[in-house]
Amino acid sequence: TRFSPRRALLSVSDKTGLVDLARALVARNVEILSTGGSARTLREAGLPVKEVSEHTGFPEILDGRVKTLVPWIHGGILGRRDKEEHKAQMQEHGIAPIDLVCVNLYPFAATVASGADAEQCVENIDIGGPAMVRAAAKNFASVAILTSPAQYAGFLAALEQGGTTLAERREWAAAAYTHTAAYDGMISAWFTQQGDEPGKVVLPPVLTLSGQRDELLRYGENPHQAAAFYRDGSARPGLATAKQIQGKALSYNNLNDTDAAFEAVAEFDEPTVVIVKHANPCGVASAATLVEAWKAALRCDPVSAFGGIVALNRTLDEATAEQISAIFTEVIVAPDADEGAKAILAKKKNLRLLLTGGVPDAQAPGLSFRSVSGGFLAQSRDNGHVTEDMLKVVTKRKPTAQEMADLLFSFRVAKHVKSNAVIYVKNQATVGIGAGQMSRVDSARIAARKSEDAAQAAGEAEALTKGSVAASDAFFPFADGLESVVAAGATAVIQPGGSIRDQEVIDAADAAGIAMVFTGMRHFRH
Ligand code: 93A
Repeated sequence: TRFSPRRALLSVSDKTGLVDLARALVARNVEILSTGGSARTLREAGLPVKEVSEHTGFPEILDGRVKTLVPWIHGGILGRRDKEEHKAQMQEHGIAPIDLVCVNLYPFAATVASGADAEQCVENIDIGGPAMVRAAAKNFASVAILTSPAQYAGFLAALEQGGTTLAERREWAAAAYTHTAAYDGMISAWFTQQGDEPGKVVLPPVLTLSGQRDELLRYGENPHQAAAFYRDGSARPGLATAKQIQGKALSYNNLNDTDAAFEAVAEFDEPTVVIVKHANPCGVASAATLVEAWKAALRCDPVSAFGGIVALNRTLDEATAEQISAIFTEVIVAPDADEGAKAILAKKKNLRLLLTGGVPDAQAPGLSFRSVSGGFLAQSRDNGHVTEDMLKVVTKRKPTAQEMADLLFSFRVAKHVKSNAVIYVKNQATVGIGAGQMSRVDSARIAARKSEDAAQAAGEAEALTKGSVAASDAFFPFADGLESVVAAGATAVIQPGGSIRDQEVIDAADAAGIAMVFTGMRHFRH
């Protein structure tokens, strides 16, 4: 059965689309009830509107904390239209039915993000709004509940068809409970975080997944898997703020790889390019200009870079766009792109260009998740950032200034390579990356072998690992891993240290005459 509303309650913080919605309702002779700010917006647009306080005969009190929390509103929403007793009681108490509720909530997350003090955050916890949303959703048999401006067009289209259907109202009810659950999840996380030492991450006792389904993706990692992107409302530059300028729709793997690439490029201050394949970097380089960084990143592993994801930490310029578009690339993500660059990429119809308006903050706090059978694992994100002052030189030889710069660079790359990770770096560019092996020695060997392949492809006499520095994401458990990077030609090594055999490894480094530093921080990534 299709329903058309006769009385609607509009009470929204986000006033997007409110006037157009109300105008369409007024044109259908729907009576509009509204709260203070929403009513003002509608009145200013010349629309007839009745204040809730006028409707209920009870004023908004306690600074607006109690506006709609009254029986004349909640009875009007919750009363069953198919039950004589309900109708009689509503009549007896002068409660008029409300059959459309359009509410979105006080902007709690935005208030927290703005750096507001705790009192202001608390004041932005909406109580009346969620109560109406949940009440209307419960009575979906006869009441429509809209919680997002994105739903208005669909609602008005339903009215054109003669009213909303039960299936539509059920769908909006589901979205409504998602909305309030996510809202409460954010508030709970905020309360948990209060009162603790700044910077310390406290894991909430209960975690509701606060993401809202944004896009259904064509499929997941493989075509037989369903997938969607859930946004958590984050304003942190990255996938959340990305605008797609051109190209095919993004797939699950594209999104995953793009995130990995952009988070990696965010580690660096100089103009930097990261090329990712299967969520692992296959080339990372910093240089004075982006185009030089691109060339050096591509030089690392041109075979793997084919069909890769490219992330940049500067506005994409024409020269760099020209070079990137010379090879098949799936996605380019950058904070911005100039007009020349956009014009060049426009010729590659399928290439996806994402512009994010900024670079992620690699040191920002946050949580990361992984699903396991029976639940999920949550941890604070790896925002560790190793700087020179944290390093301890453990060998007789100290790294030179050039080696030191490359060591720091290599360890920042290692953080973004799946474990076991071994990386060779020369002149702020990776020259060999070994990822995801079960043994560290294998990662070291693979990285060196890939470097030899790249040298051969470039027609060079020897691999760039000769005279490079090497990074290991976790300690070398035995001397063999270290001996392997020495054999490849590394002259300096960076690793966390902390193995019971550290001394054996240090002795091997001294025997080879190389420099080695310990970070004291590990960067496993699985
Ligand atoms: O302060 S509340 O928790 N108490 C209420 O009774 C109440 N009624 C509506 N918050 C309440 N609202 C919220 O006010 C709505 O959820 C909406 O976000 C906002 C709209 O206020 P205005 O129309 O004055 O801008």
